[in-house]
Order: sequence, then C-alpha cells, then structure tokens
Amino acid sequence: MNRINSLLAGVLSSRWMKALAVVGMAGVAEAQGGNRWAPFPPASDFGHRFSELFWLITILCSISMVIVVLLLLIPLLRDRARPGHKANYDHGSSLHDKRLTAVISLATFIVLDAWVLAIAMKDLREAYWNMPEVDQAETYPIEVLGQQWAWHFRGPGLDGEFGTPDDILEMNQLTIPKGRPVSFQMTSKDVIHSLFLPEMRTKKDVNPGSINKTWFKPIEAGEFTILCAELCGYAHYQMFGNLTVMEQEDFDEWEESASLLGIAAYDPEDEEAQWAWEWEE
Ligand SMILES: [Cu+2]
Repeated sequence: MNRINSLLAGVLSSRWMKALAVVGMAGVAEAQGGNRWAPFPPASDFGHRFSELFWLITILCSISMVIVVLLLLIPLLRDRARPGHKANYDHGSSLHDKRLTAVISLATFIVLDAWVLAIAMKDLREAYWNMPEVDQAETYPIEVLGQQWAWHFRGPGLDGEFGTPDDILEMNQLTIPKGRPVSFQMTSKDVIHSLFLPEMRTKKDVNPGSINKTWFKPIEAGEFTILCAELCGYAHYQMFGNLTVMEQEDFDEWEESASLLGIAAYDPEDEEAQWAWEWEE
C-alpha cells in the first residue's frame, strides 16, 4: 500500500504531470475563446450587476472558507495528542460556547446573506424587473414559444403587429438590434422550459398556459448563446440556439428582407405556425 501511495505521489508531483495539466488548461481556455476560470463577459447593459454580485458572493464565500479552515486547524494542531501531551477536547456545550455560536451565526447571516440579498433586491428593482414601456420605435418586442425540444421566436415584422403574415419566424435562432431594449413575452407548448441567455445575464421560466415577460438591452453586436435551463425531457440538451445581435442599420436591412420572406412563406392553412398572441401591454 505504501509503495502504491509513494508511486502515486511521485507521478502526481512529477514535472510531466504539471506540464500536462498546464497544456490541458491552456487548450480548454483556447477552445472556449477566453478565460475558462471566469464567466463570459456580459453583453447587456444590466449584465455587469450580475457579474459584480457573482464575484462578491465568490469572494465572501472564499474569505469565510479560509476563516473556517483556520479555526479548524488551530485546535487540531494545538490540542492533538502527542508525546508528552494528552489530547484536549470538550463538547462545546457550555453557555459560553452556545453564546459564541449564536453571535458567529448572526454575524455570518448579516455580513453574507443580508448584504448579498440587499444588493440582489436593488439589482432586481433597478434593472431586471424595471421593464421598459413597449414603444415600437424604441423597444423591440419578441414572442417566444418553447417546446420539446426547440425554441421558436417571432418578431412582429414591418407592420409592428403580431399574428400577421409578415411576422418574422425563427427557430433556434434569434436576431435582434443592438442598443435598444428587447422585450420578451414567452409561453410553452408542453412542459416548463427556461429561456437562458448567459451573455445577456437573462434567464426566465417559460410556462405552458401563461405568458412570462423579460427584457434586456444588448450593448454588443455579435453571436451569443441561447439555452434551455430547465430539464425538460430526454432531448433537453438539444434546446440550444444562436442569438445574433446586429447594428441598427444591418438589422433594418435584415428585418425588411426577413419580413418579406415571411409574407412569401405564409400559409394560413398551417395551424402549427399560428401561435402568435396579442401583445400584452
Ligand atoms: Cu427546455
């Protein structure tokens, strides 16, 4: 057993192992196009709030972990049995111990939970729940239908109305303009899904029988990720797509041709495609 242990320790601490680990990590980071240890940078105007909260929680938890580990190590080393010293222990059940436990719990709760909760509630009020008024000129509306296992998106097209032949229908692909609030109304055909746009720091459940709303304002043009964040059946993993954010001029051009394509492809007999609803104000 000892020989196996020392062999294993030798392999794990060898230069080769370290070199392999470094190459492996660099490879993964390269493949992911950036730093694999941090979340993607946010691409929506409120996204930085969520990144800041993420780092605050990570730092607070790291600090408290260091404190807990130190507090465990000190008595472990100080009070252990060793030549000339008998192990020293108690059950931590004296009044003094109970008071200390209560004070530490309360302090932890106030510093960690209440602080994080206060920031989170402020972010929700000021950004996430602060949905802009839908005004066609400024806000771009999108209707979303989730199903096992695909995302359907519907833009209003050139007439600005949903449920008309010039609607823009996309599947597992969504095209939106940069720099304008995009307002989503969403429902599901079957089970609960969850629309997750990680770079936009947006995630919201998509429920059958009701319409959920969310919004964000993309501040960067490019290609981003669409996912389903609710385990919705055996092909849940297939519910991913691509979000394209275009500069306004490119988007205008795209919207016009997509809307005309919609008219050309419109088939009033196709009941599956008639899932639009009247936009809820
Ligand atoms: Cu799903």
